[in-house]
Amino acid sequence: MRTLTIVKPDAVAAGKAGAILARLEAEGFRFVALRLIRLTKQEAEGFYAVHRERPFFGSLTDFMSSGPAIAAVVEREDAISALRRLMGATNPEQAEAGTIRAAYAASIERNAIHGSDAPETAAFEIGYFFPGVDLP
Ligand code: 3AN
Repeated sequence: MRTLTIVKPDAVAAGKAGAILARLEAEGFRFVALRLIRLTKQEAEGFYAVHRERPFFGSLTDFMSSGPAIAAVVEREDAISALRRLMGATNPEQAEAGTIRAAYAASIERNAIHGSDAPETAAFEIGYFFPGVDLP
Protein backbone atom coordinates (compact mmCIF):
# COMPACT_ATOMS: atom_id res chain seq x y z
CA MET A 1 0.00 0.00 0.00
CA ARG A 2 1.13 3.56 -0.74
CA THR A 3 0.69 6.94 0.86
CA LEU A 4 1.88 10.51 0.38
CA THR A 5 4.17 12.20 2.84
CA ILE A 6 5.56 15.72 2.97
CA VAL A 7 8.57 16.80 4.98
CA LYS A 8 7.22 20.28 5.69
CA PRO A 9 9.10 23.57 5.26
CA ASP A 10 9.92 23.89 8.97
CA ALA A 11 11.75 20.55 9.02
CA VAL A 12 13.60 21.23 5.76
CA ALA A 13 14.66 24.70 7.01
CA ALA A 14 15.87 23.16 10.27
CA GLY A 15 18.04 20.65 8.39
CA LYS A 16 16.02 17.68 9.61
CA ALA A 17 14.83 16.36 6.24
CA GLY A 18 17.53 13.70 6.03
CA ALA A 19 16.85 12.46 9.55
CA ILE A 20 13.12 12.23 8.86
CA LEU A 21 13.60 10.40 5.56
CA ALA A 22 16.05 8.02 7.26
CA ARG A 23 13.49 7.37 9.98
CA LEU A 24 10.89 6.47 7.36
CA GLU A 25 13.30 3.96 5.83
CA ALA A 26 14.15 2.55 9.26
CA GLU A 27 10.42 1.95 9.83
CA GLY A 28 10.14 -0.06 6.64
CA PHE A 29 8.88 2.54 4.18
CA ARG A 30 10.29 2.33 0.67
CA PHE A 31 10.47 5.39 -1.56
CA VAL A 32 8.45 5.09 -4.76
CA ALA A 33 8.77 8.73 -5.86
CA LEU A 34 10.30 11.83 -4.29
CA ARG A 35 10.72 15.48 -5.21
CA LEU A 36 11.72 18.77 -3.68
CA ILE A 37 8.74 21.12 -3.90
CA ARG A 38 8.34 24.84 -3.43
CA LEU A 39 4.61 25.42 -3.23
CA THR A 40 2.99 28.63 -4.33
CA LYS A 41 0.29 29.96 -2.04
CA GLN A 42 -2.30 28.76 -4.58
CA GLU A 43 -0.82 25.27 -4.70
CA ALA A 44 -0.86 25.09 -0.90
CA GLU A 45 -4.51 26.21 -0.94
CA GLY A 46 -5.35 23.50 -3.48
CA PHE A 47 -3.61 20.84 -1.43
CA TYR A 48 -5.40 21.83 1.79
CA ALA A 49 -8.76 22.63 0.13
CA VAL A 50 -10.60 20.44 2.67
CA HIS A 51 -9.49 22.87 5.39
CA ARG A 52 -10.66 25.99 3.52
CA GLU A 53 -13.22 26.94 6.19
CA ARG A 54 -10.87 26.38 9.13
CA PRO A 55 -9.60 29.48 10.97
CA PHE A 56 -5.98 28.43 10.45
CA PHE A 57 -6.28 28.00 6.64
CA GLY A 58 -4.55 31.29 5.74
CA SER A 59 -1.72 30.80 8.17
CA LEU A 60 -1.29 27.13 7.24
CA THR A 61 -1.06 27.86 3.51
CA ASP A 62 1.36 30.75 4.18
CA PHE A 63 3.56 28.35 6.11
CA MET A 64 3.35 25.56 3.54
CA SER A 65 4.37 27.99 0.79
CA SER A 66 7.13 29.59 2.87
CA GLY A 67 10.04 27.47 1.65
CA PRO A 68 11.15 24.19 0.15
CA ALA A 69 9.57 20.95 1.26
CA ILE A 70 9.88 17.33 0.17
CA ALA A 71 6.96 15.33 -1.20
CA ALA A 72 7.29 11.56 -1.46
CA VAL A 73 5.22 8.53 -2.26
CA VAL A 74 6.12 5.78 0.19
CA GLU A 75 5.13 2.15 0.28
CA ARG A 76 4.72 -0.28 3.16
CA GLU A 77 2.24 -2.71 4.60
CA ASP A 78 -0.54 -0.64 6.20
CA ALA A 79 1.26 2.46 4.94
CA ILE A 80 -1.42 5.00 5.83
CA SER A 81 -1.99 4.00 9.44
CA ALA A 82 1.68 3.10 9.99
CA LEU A 83 2.76 6.55 8.85
CA ARG A 84 0.09 8.28 10.94
CA ARG A 85 1.34 6.39 14.01
CA LEU A 86 4.96 7.24 13.24
CA MET A 87 4.09 10.94 12.75
CA GLY A 88 2.34 11.29 16.12
CA ALA A 89 -0.47 13.64 17.08
CA THR A 90 -1.05 16.85 15.10
CA ASN A 91 -0.19 18.86 18.21
CA PRO A 92 3.41 17.96 19.14
CA GLU A 93 2.61 18.54 22.82
CA GLN A 94 0.33 15.52 22.54
CA ALA A 95 2.61 13.48 20.28
CA GLU A 96 3.82 10.23 21.82
CA ALA A 97 7.52 9.89 22.63
CA GLY A 98 9.40 8.34 19.72
CA THR A 99 7.20 9.87 17.04
CA ILE A 100 8.53 12.20 14.36
CA ARG A 101 6.45 15.12 15.58
CA ALA A 102 7.56 14.62 19.18
CA ALA A 103 11.15 14.86 17.94
CA TYR A 104 10.91 17.59 15.31
CA ALA A 105 7.63 19.55 15.36
CA ALA A 106 7.65 23.08 16.71
CA SER A 107 3.89 23.68 16.96
CA ILE A 108 0.49 22.38 15.86
CA GLU A 109 0.94 24.25 12.58
CA ARG A 110 4.67 23.83 11.99
CA ASN A 111 4.58 20.13 12.67
CA ALA A 112 7.35 18.74 10.47
CA ILE A 113 5.52 16.07 8.49
CA HIS A 114 2.32 15.33 6.62
CA GLY A 115 0.78 11.94 5.89
CA SER A 116 -2.42 11.18 4.02
CA ASP A 117 -5.26 10.22 6.35
CA ALA A 118 -7.25 7.79 4.15
CA PRO A 119 -6.97 5.86 0.86
CA GLU A 120 -9.01 8.48 -1.02
CA THR A 121 -6.87 11.37 0.24
CA ALA A 122 -3.70 9.40 -0.52
CA ALA A 123 -4.86 8.93 -4.12
CA PHE A 124 -5.70 12.64 -4.46
CA GLU A 125 -2.46 13.78 -2.82
CA ILE A 126 -0.21 11.44 -4.83
CA GLY A 127 -1.81 12.76 -8.02
CA TYR A 128 -1.43 16.33 -6.78
CA PHE A 129 2.35 16.11 -6.54
CA PHE A 130 3.11 13.46 -9.15
CA PRO A 131 0.58 14.16 -11.89
CA GLY A 132 0.91 12.00 -14.93
CA VAL A 133 3.82 10.12 -13.40
CA ASP A 134 3.66 6.42 -14.16
CA LEU A 135 4.83 5.21 -10.75
CA PRO A 136 6.66 1.88 -10.76
P1 3AN B 1 -2.78 16.05 10.41
O1 3AN B 1 -1.66 16.69 9.62
O2 3AN B 1 -2.31 15.51 11.72
O3 3AN B 1 -3.58 15.10 9.60
P2 3AN B 1 -5.00 17.91 10.04
O4 3AN B 1 -5.28 17.23 8.73
O5 3AN B 1 -6.11 18.04 11.02
O6 3AN B 1 -3.77 17.23 10.80
O7 3AN B 1 -4.46 19.37 9.74
C1 3AN B 1 -3.69 19.63 8.62
C2 3AN B 1 -2.61 20.58 9.00
O8 3AN B 1 -3.18 21.79 9.44
C3 3AN B 1 -1.74 20.11 10.16
N1 3AN B 1 -0.66 19.24 9.76
C4 3AN B 1 -1.25 21.38 10.75
O9 3AN B 1 -0.10 21.87 10.03
C5 3AN B 1 -2.40 22.34 10.50
N2 3AN B 1 -3.28 22.48 11.66
C6 3AN B 1 -4.17 21.58 12.13
N3 3AN B 1 -4.82 22.05 13.21
C7 3AN B 1 -4.33 23.30 13.42
C8 3AN B 1 -4.59 24.33 14.36
N4 3AN B 1 -5.51 24.17 15.34
N5 3AN B 1 -3.89 25.48 14.27
C9 3AN B 1 -2.98 25.66 13.29
N6 3AN B 1 -2.70 24.73 12.36
C10 3AN B 1 -3.34 23.58 12.41
